[in-house]
Amino acid sequence: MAQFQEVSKQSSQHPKLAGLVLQYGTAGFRTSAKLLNHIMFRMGLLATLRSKKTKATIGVMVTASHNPEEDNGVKLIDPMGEMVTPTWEGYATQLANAEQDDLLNALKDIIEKEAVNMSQEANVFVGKDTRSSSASLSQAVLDGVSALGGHSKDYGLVTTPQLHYMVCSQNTQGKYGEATVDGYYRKLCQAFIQLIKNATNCTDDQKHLCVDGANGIGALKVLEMESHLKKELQISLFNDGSKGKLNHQCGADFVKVQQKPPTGIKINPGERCCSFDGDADRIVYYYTDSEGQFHLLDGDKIATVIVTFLKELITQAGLDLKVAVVQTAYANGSSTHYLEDTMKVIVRCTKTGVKHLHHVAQEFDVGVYFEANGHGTTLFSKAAEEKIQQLTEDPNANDERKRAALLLQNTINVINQTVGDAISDMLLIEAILAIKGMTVQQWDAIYTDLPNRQLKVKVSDRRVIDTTDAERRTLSPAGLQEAIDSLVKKHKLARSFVRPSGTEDVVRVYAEADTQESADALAHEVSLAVY
Ligand code: 16G
Ligand code: ZN
Repeated sequence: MAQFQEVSKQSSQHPKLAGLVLQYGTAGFRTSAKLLNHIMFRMGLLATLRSKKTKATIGVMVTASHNPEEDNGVKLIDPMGEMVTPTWEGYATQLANAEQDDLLNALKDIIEKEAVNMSQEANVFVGKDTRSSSASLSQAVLDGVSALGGHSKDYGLVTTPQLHYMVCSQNTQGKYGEATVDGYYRKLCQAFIQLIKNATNCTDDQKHLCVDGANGIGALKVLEMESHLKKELQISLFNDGSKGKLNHQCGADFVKVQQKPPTGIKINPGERCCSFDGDADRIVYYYTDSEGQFHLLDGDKIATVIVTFLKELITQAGLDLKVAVVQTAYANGSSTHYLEDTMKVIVRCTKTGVKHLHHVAQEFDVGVYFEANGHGTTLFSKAAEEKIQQLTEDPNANDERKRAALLLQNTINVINQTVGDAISDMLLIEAILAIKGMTVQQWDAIYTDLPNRQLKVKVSDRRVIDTTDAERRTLSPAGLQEAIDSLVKKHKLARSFVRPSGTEDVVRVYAEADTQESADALAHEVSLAVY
């Protein structure tokens, strides 16, 4: 077939290094940019097949998120803007690792297994982050799409969540939003401005926010969005990419892991700040107090303030909606207790990785999900959205209920429900704080985090560690869980777990306890037990 001849011809321009084996991990392929050209071409091919199979537009995002500038990566986006389904992650790995002369067979194998109709049209959206390698790598994706006769649209520089939004908007014929970058800003900012109207007595301080753009795409997009905010949010942007290196000593991952402010930012005591990661799908907040002490408000604190706000509105609206928070094992124990015991919301724990949280959140009317690292969003079921919509139009509803329903509706519109989105999360949090008249210190004081520590351990084969119970316990190697249990018993309010990383060749250790010394000691003791 002519199509396959074209693939053969073009693939020789994107050759694979013989013997190189890469895996589609938790968030796609991610490694040194130098090793990725053939992967990109092949992901262009695979996205085209996935598009033919689903008869919908598929997204391909070129980014390595918070990894160093020298790395790059790629992830596929399914029709509703969600992460690609696990079976196709498997195909991605097979296609990526086929040796050059076996590529057509690997491709035909997928076509056969999935009974892909090759005469079906295909449409692929492509986006990239600001890495210097991203331009040529995203061109390789486009080459892959065209080699199989697919149509593509190159969105150029966009955040990961923006591309998710585009794919969902396209496949819902604009019901979710307009599939343009401008449409994205308009949808989110209009909702934000409507929300902010409910903030009475909003001071200039309340409207001001320092943003660390991680020297990445998020910084560019914040600047692009600014005019849509109509001065209702005044952003001082740091690490905008003009001087510093991407993710270098800045960004959400750096701040969360190091538990200190990024370099390149000037913080005055008490000032509200946030950091995005390199592709702007994560956000964490922080401030320093008058003694210069650093306070981090991570994904758990973000989930807490969002669910508090939503529960209040749902109660005011008199709606009967099932609300839940989805976390991972990394959620601070204090947050889980607060949510269950004080807030009385359902709390569920899943394995690490956005797709797992997203999936569980879909089971509820309102599912707030956040990883402690700052990746998360809120999902509303179709039924919940309809109930809210009906209430805004109900002639018999009183003013209080209607006001709550309108606030809920604007909250839904400010949220990017396809995936965690730093820009959308930031607008939502800023609106909540303004409406509640809450300072960052008051937000921080909702509960006090238990001191915790994360460590990485290099082992010869991380796959020997097998976990269960949403990664909170190990099944193998034999004896490891018993060892962890007895170490945990030596500390107060303690908890610890280990899991193989899905993105690096290491085993991760997490420990929390009543004091920092105790958490540090426990993490160290557990890491010794892992060897
Ligand atoms: C990826 C995941 C993130 C997860 C992290 C864990 C997505 C989009 N991103 O960055 O959710 O927290 O991996 O990394 O799913 P680890 O397995 O190395 O600890
Ligand atoms: Zn990211």
